Amino acid sequence: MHEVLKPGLLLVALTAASCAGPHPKTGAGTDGAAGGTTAGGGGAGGTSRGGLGGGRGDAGDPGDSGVGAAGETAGTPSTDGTFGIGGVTGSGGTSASGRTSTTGGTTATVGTSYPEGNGDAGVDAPMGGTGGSGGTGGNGTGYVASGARCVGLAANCSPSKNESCCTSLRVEGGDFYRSYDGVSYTDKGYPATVSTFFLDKYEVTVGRFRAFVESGMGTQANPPAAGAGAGIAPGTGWDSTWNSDLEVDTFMLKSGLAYYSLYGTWTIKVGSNENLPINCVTWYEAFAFCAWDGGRLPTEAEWNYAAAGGSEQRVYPWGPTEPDTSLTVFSCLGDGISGCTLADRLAVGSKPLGNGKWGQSDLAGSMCEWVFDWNGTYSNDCQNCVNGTSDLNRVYRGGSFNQISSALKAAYRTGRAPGNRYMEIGLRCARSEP
Ligand SMILES: [Ca+2]
Repeated sequence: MHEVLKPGLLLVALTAASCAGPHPKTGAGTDGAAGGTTAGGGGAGGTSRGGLGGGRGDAGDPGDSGVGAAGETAGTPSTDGTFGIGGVTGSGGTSASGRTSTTGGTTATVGTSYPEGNGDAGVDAPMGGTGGSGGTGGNGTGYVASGARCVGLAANCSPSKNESCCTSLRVEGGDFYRSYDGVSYTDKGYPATVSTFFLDKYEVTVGRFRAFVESGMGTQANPPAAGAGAGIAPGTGWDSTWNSDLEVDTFMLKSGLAYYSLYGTWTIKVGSNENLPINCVTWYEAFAFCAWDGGRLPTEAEWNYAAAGGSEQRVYPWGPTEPDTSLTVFSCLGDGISGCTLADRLAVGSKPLGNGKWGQSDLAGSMCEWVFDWNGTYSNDCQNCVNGTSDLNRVYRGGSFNQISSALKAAYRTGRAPGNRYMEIGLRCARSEP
């Protein structure tokens, strides 16, 4: 039913130069020169004593601004319909997409000292100590992968309209507290660990969803295969008993999408809404779309982790600042004017200032987003968990174009019936790390 939410270069680690100290002279043994100055300086020259141990290794060079092109330019979509894997940028280096490397290397370790040599006999004193190991180069952060299903679709997302709408960005895993921000959500009772994964930069657009619909998929006639779209947690693949929750065929699917014509973004024919986020999709259709797209629905913990900036526990994806129209699409202010109109729904990625820690757009606002989990009580233990206990509702998160700021908080949690269509709810897909 039509419902409105209540406001509510691999950069090689530089090894310090080898470091032989000057050798002592034979016989009487004039004092030798001082130990080496490079990493692991050599022993002092022999008198009657052997050389002393080596010095301290040089600090490792900082990580260079490397060339990430090998990885980045390899980001071609796969041809077998699965997730196209962008090249992984090697550690160190600036990615082809211009991301900067992190700061340079760590300080070298101290060289090992060396025992005294046999100076009297004119035997060469032993070399100085071993130089310290070089610092580790900085880690490049660029990684962009594009879903195979955007082949043939214009790469016209982002405010500059020059990016694939299927861009997917890496979210570095870690620990955090679910539905916690330390401000208005202060219960630390639900810690979780999330492994590194990929989360699409954009909500799924009408154009992407149209390709899915036109393929004939996502219906009882062509449901996902059993087990498709599974995530890390067991039991997260498509359950064939859900087939009957899909529309009978493509005609009925199109009818369903068009039913809420007032605020539904779907259009019968290709039109001006192609880069708007799709809404009025059931949870089952959202699941089927992501499986077809070579991905999956994010788990609630993953979505929450990305929106909260992981352990930063951000109130909003961009930080603590209260929402405004420079940051997000919300409160029916998409057109800049009070009151809800069709013009309040904007193209995905319209507010890049509101992007999250890992670059995803519209995690807050635009459309709420279905996630995998049932909307039951959280489990206490969560290692890449999902809430798989059946409930009336599936969880959706993030708030929408017509909801107020409190619904946009990263910690805000609610759910709706998975078989219904809501004008506030769309989706974005996740992908497990290849
Ligand atoms: Ca959203």
